[in-house]
Amino acid sequence: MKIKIIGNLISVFILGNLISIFILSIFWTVTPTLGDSSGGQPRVIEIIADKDNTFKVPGQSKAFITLKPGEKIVLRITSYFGGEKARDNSVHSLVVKKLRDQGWDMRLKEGTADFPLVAPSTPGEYFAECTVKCGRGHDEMNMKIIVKN
Ligand SMILES: [Cu+2]
Repeated sequence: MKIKIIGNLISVFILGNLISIFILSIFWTVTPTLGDSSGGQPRVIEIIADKDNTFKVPGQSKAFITLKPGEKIVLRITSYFGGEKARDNSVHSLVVKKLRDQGWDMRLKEGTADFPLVAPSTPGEYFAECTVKCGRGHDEMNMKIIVKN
């Protein structure tokens, strides 16, 4: 009798575990994985168009960004007035002349703005420059966009 009760308890225990494993496995496959690089969320990359009329990338000593070909990104650009601004109130711009028709032509107003973009599909180094006469140092206001696998 005692053995039978213990046997029943064990089978209830095993059955309960099997059911919870089954339920967990459903959640596991249905729940989308958040924050992985291959998922749907584009990578956010911060750039500063600074008041000394240079581009800066936080955490780096040189201004460049590295992208995968065709990668979806968001450029989060914070811009500061560097002495002169354009008639449309742009204090800087970030332009890749070769990629202008793909949206790589951003007029930058003071403050922070997000620009959703797609990296070019062809690997290589792309030259990005400011085309707004922003003040002293404007002619050297540029940065590199590196596209590689
Ligand atoms: Cu400029």
